[in-house]
Amino acid sequence: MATAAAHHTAQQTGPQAYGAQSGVPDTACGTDDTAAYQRAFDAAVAADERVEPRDWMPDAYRATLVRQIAQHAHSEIIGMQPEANWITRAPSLRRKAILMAKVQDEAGHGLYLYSAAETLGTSREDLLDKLHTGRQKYSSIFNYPTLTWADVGAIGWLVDGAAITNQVPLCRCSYGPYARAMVRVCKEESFHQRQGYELLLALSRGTPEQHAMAQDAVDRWWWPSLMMFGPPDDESAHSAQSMAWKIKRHSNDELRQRFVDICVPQAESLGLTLPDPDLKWNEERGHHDFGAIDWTEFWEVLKGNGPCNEQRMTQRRRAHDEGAWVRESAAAYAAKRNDEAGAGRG
Ligand code: FAQ
Repeated sequence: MATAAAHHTAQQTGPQAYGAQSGVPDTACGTDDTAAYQRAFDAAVAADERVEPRDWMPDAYRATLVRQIAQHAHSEIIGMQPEANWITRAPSLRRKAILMAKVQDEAGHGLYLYSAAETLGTSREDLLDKLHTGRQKYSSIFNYPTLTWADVGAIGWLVDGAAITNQVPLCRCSYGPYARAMVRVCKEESFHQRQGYELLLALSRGTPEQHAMAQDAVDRWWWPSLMMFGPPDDESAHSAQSMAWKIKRHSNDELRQRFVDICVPQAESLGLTLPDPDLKWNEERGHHDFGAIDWTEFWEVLKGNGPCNEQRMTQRRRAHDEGAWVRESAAAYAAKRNDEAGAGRG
């Protein structure tokens, strides 16, 4: 936030005045300065400038970002599980190599996002602890099972497709580190979406059994994919404030509608149908109308009652425990490198 930082610097009495880690201006600055920081922050957001980690920001803005970025990071690493389930059973070496690369990409997305969250003064250990103890969420979509190979295609086409629709606007998020992480994530998600589409196309054009398998996967993943965008706008607790802060650029319903409009012609090209008898073009609105989403199912999944919630969390905690030796080794190696570098400087 170059210009905003300049606004801030003009009002700052010294480098400590912003309380960079806590987001709370130094109490010595007094109420007037807090109000001035708030005005500078509001002006920077209104001018579409980026907020950077060392800039002053309201506590609630920081907390909202930590909540959303953590949930996003957790989704990326939990999201590795449903597809990893098929790596050993991929039908060819080519498909196996592609799927392994894709699942690794998701781990990488988790790393970018945990790093972005850490710039807000939180730690990765704390975030993972909150995930493991159920105090932070991950996306509802990853609580559904991958029953057949076609599910890998449906996840790529629909789940990654929904993720891109949601995340492209996040490249313009007001918080710099999150926005920059999203640029790279979106490029990779775009590849993921295409591999899913291509996989489904091969199945759809294959034997009748393969075509039926592709259709069944789309039937099961369509509605949960629409739920990924979050509750309807009138039930979305955070949207209004997040949009005012330009963390979110569009409402949940706007992005859901955009996704439906993108998917309809793609489904036609795939030779597959979307499982919604109410789906039809509305000339007046210039969009597709679609049927009612089962929000009871969505809230139940969020409460932990989805088909795979327990399995996902058990597997996540186990992976974390089994990875303890890797974290310890990496920390010991980093400490050794630091000592060596220190000795070199001495
Ligand atoms: N699942 O007030 P809103 C991916 C919660 S990445 C679970 O509307 P907000 C890549 C929400 O947290 C997928 N919880 O909330 C991949 C809040 O609860 P809280 C993840 C949900 O934040 C592909 C409450 O409901 N993407 O798939 C969901 O303004 C393939 C009220 O909701 C992101 O995280 C949900 N679907 O809007 C990986 C994108 N929806 O926190 C592997 C970034 C809502 O008060 C394989 N996040 N909730 O307890 C966002 O854009 C937003 O956070 C929304 C929700 C749009 C998800």
